[in-house]
Order: sequence, then structure tokens, then C-alpha cells
Amino acid sequence: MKDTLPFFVENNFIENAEEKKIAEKVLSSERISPDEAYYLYTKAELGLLALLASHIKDKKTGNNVFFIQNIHLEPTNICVCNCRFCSYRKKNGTPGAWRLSLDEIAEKIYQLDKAINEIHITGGTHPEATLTEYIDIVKTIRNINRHIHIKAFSAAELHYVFQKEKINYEEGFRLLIGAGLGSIPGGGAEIFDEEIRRKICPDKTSSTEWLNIHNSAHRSGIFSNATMLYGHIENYAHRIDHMLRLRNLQDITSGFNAFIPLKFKNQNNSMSDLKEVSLLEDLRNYAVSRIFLDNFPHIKSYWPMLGKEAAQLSLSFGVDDIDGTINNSTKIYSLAGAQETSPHMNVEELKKIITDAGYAPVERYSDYSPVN
Ligand code: V47
Repeated sequence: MKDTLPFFVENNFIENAEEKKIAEKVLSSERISPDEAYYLYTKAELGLLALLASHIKDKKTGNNVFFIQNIHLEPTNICVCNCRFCSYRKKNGTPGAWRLSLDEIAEKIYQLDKAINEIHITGGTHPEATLTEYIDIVKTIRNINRHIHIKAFSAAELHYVFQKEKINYEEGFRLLIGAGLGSIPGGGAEIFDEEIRRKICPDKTSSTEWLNIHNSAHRSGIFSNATMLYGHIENYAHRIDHMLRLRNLQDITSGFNAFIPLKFKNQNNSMSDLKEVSLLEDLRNYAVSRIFLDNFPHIKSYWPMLGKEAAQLSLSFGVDDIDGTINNSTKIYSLAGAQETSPHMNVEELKKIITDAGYAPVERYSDYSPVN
């Protein structure tokens, strides 16, 4: 896709003074302020957002759009937390609750297609979870498959087992990395604002703990992602505050790979009375996050959640990664009413979605290096 922002600015096509100022900043790779992000969320036209976000995407990753051959592993849906947005959690001993044994996990790994190069592990925080169990899960996978990248355990799960073990984060990461952990996913971030957090996930890891876990992961030499759950009771100021805290940490560690906005889905949870936000709102959100998070290398739209067509559209709003093949391996989002009830795309489909939108598909490893 051609980057048209320089042409628009040079020819004075952006008439509004505030928009012109922001466009000039973006053009000269200057960081935008929280107030400017607020302006973009509330006042800027969708076309301008696409122009600005695509310029940044183009500078960072050119015409490339990344995907990966991956699966999810959800060891349990039993959880100590009772997040109001969650459609997945079950109480221990109730119908539909599961906890996989190491043998069951091993069986899944034996069955994996050779082309899968990442396993993403996350789920509930089981009350009896321990650091030893997490280490054993990682070791079990590593013993069967020496090459697969293990992206495992959200900050919420990690904080729980580290605290239980009375071990500091650094020591916890040393043990997990020693067993074969490659990176940590971006889950559990939700919205950092403490008041909103108290309302939607009162018993979850605090924002400070989430940020400290990721800080410690980066200092321990592994990278991570960051998510943001949006489109519920938060407002734009809360989203900007969330991204600002991430931008500040990234300035220090440079350890985040991708930012992944997750649109709140309202089926089968305690917040089902809320209406879901529109596709237009999703696109605005991708664009503003691409513009505001100038130090994040990648913005990911997670297609199982968003749907294939919307994910394709998001590529024109700053997104450069649409995640992966998934192979029907996740239940978290379909239970919440996500577009895809059995998420799976093969490599050809992923490539076609990207090519049809005018971009160049690049199959990647977890660190974004290209396959082949
Ligand atoms: O933290 C739960 C979200 C997250 C709902 O790192 C919901 O590559 C919307 O973190 N509506 C877990 N969202 C998933 C996650 C993730 C996903 C994809 C890629 C990566 C990555 C990480 O799922 C939770 C929560 O924010 N979630 N329920 C819901 N009803």
C-alpha cells in the first residue's frame, strides 16, 4: 500500500489546525501526547486515522503483514478470579470444569503438526496451581518438541504462583526460562485504571503487579506482548492511561513485541447487559493505538476474536500482524460470543486475506524473524 501521508501534508490537504499539527508530528516521527490521542479518539475522521496509522505501519514494517503457525493450549478453565467479563471460568468441581494432566498435555504435543512453531498457553489460574506445575508443563513440552516456542502464562497466572512460592519474580523467571519458557503473552492487562479494574476484575493481579511482571520478564531476557480489553465501561481517558503506562515501560525495557487490543464480547458473562462497540470503533482504536504507541514494533488484530473480514480491514488502520492458524485450539473467545466459533485458518487462507488487502504476507517465528 502506498504511503500517502507525505503528499497530503506537503500539499496542505489537512486543513484543521489540530489535525495538521498531529500529522506533522507523525510525519517527523515525533511522539503524540495523551491530549492529542484524546483528540484523535473523539474528533478525527476515520480517513485521517487510517492515513496516520498506515504511515507509521509503513515505516516500521513496510508492506509486510505477519502471521504465525500456532496453537493455543488452555490447561484449565478453573480460576481463582471472578472477572465479570469472563465467559470461560468455572468453579472447581462444577460441570464443564477441566484441568489437563501432564499426560494429556503431552498427548496434544505429540499430535502437533511439524509446521507449528509456537504454542500459546493460557487459561484460568487454578487454586492449586504451583510454580512446579508450570515448570513441569514447560518441561513436558520441551522434552517432546525441542524447537517450538513456548509463549506461556499470563502475568495473572505467574504472579499467583510466584507469590505462593514466596519467590521473587526474577527467580521465578530464571526457573521457567531454564525449563524452556520463551516469552509471555499479553493477557490479564484488561484496563489498568484502578477504579475500572475494581469493577470488572476486582480479585485479579493489580496493574502495578502486571507491569512489574512484564518488566521482570524483559529484564530476564524474554519478550512479551500487551493486551487491552476495551469497549465495556471504560472511556477514552482510561484507554489512553493504559497505553501511556505501557509506553512508559517500553521506553525503559524495549521488551514488548505486540500490542493487542481485545474488543469486549458480551455473551455468557456478567457484563452481558453491555452492548458491544461497533467495527468503526474497533478500527479507530487500532489506529489510535498504532499512532500513540510509537515504541511498540507491532500492532496485532487477533482474528479469532474479531472475525476474518474485520481483521483484514484492520490492516488499513496500522495493524501488521493477524496472529495465526490456531487450529481450533481456543475456547476463551467463542464462549464470549466471538465471530469464530471454531477458529482455524490454514496458511493459504491467511496469505490470501493479507494479499487481497494489498499487503505482503510474511510467515514469522515468535520473535518476528521470517520463516524461510
Ligand atoms: O486477559 C476474556 C480477554 C485475554 C473476554 O499475547 C476477553 O499474543 C473480550 O491475552 N471479551 C486473554 N476479551 C487472551 C490474551 C491474548 C489473546 C491473543 C493473543 C495474545 C498474545 C494474548 O482475553 C484476557 C481478557 O482480556 N478476554 N474474556 C471477553 N468476554
